[in-house]
Amino acid sequence: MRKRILAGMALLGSAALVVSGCSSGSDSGSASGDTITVGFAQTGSESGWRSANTESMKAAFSTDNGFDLVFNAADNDPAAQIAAVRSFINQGVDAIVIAPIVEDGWDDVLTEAKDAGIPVVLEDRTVTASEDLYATWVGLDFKLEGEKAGEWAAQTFTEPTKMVVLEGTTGSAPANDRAEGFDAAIAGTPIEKIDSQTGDFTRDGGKSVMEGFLQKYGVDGIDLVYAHNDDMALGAIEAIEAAGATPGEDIKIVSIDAVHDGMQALVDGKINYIVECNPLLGDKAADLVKKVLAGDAVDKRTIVEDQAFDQAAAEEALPDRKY
Ligand code: GYE
Repeated sequence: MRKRILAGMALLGSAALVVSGCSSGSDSGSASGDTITVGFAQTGSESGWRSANTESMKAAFSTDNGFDLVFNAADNDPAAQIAAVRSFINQGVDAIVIAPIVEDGWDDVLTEAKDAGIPVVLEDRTVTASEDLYATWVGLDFKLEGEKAGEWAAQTFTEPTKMVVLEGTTGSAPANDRAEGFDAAIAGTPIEKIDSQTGDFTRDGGKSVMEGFLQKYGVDGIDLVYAHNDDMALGAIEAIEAAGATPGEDIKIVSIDAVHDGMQALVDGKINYIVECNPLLGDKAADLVKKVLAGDAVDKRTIVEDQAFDQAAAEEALPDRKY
């Protein structure tokens, strides 16, 4: 694939944002046969899920697979992520892959990519922008994940139950959809959502929000934690233990992701149920990029299926988990 070389390439001072991911850098910046240059705008490194996703993407967009990957992680800052995408456009990459931090605010930069003739593939999270501004999306059904977590809660808690929620990053597709799916599944049950706050999908965020909840309601005032990801559940476990209570018993926990540390906590009885969210999207994303650049027809949406685990299922699955 011939690289687009833009005359008078203006990096708008954002070159420092972009670090080379997998390539040694030896062939970057020059047209190199059939190599496909891809700019990947990752959210950041907020969670175990994200580390596994980054690893999967870097492995798939490797030099051996014919790619020159330009990797950027935006540290969960939507403005920085948009600046990174703009920098990819200015560099004249062949294709752009984005894991959008938030759903809104993408119209302008996606239009700029379209005008520059650079196809965009979304992975992981979705956007609210019009579908014709990107080529395709590969990811997970976050609403269904929330529904599965909520169905478990609805079946498990048949007496009045006080629940707190640790939300993911405000404005992100998984935070919005996991809340919606869960709320629909527990509607009409005796589960009462007494509080809900963002922990930004991080372990520290989950811990400090849970500390606040415990101060406000006390250990006895909370029966259930719904965490939008395992990392926040792991932070909540620390807060519950520091408050002298037993996570998984005094306060039950349901979360989403099924990353290794979360699954271990489920095996240890500190988390009670986990709905999976598969981060291994690299091969599918790389395949879509190749197809889109070749002009092949692709589905607008590719949804990867998730499972769910109770303690026994986690014990069985853990030894073979890839993340
Ligand atoms: O669940 C969370 C991560 O977008 C699906 O982002 C992803 C979510 C994942 O930080 O752990």
